[in-house]
Amino acid sequence: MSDIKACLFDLDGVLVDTARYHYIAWRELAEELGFVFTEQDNERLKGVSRAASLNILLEIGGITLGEDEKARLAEQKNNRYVEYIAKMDSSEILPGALDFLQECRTSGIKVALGSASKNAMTILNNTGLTPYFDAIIDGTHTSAAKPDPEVFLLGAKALDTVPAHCVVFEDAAAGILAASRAGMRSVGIGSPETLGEATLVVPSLQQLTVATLKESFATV
Ligand code: B16
Ligand code: MG
Repeated sequence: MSDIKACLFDLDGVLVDTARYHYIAWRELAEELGFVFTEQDNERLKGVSRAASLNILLEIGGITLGEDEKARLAEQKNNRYVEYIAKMDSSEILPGALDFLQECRTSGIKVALGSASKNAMTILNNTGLTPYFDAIIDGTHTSAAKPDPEVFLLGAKALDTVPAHCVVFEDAAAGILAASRAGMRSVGIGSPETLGEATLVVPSLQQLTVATLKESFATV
């Protein structure tokens, strides 16, 4: 049992629902390439980096392309995605997220972002979430994608905290694995079917307070 001194939050799927904007932008690209990309297919892209997402999309469409063409398509998708997130505001913060972040601050728990997205700053600024963070680690700071633990280890370091005192909040299985490889406990946001490896799974942050988190983790 270790004290909780820091909480590290994934962004997409934990604090905001940007997955639908990623989906629309990837679906438009698939349409242009001549195949259908379903919402079920999109589940495979959650928490996955932009380049790896494009590889999965092309595999679904049965398309092989060179690196230059892939870079062009990834940029095209990102330009569309950026148009959508430019219009985001605080109404798109997921239920319970703001209360939980506020509670962390009042409880003296440090807060970091640990996201794969290179667009995290735009999203945090547009939704007004930036002031809640003591450290922000996103896709512009990392060289290895989740399930590599790099993003969370950098977060712990930026907060001057050791992994045993950190808790990661994640909606993707790759993120839960990254947390355990970093030596951190984790809260899966979503369903136990996909996030069963997490220390605790809740449907959303609405079901959690700092007190119940500490209680659940008292023996782990
Ligand atoms: P970008 P997270 C991830 O964010 C998304 O879940 C994933 O779908 C996306 O491909 C990835 O960021 C990269 O995003 O294209 O904006 O750099 O869940 O790690 O906060
Ligand atoms: Mg996520």
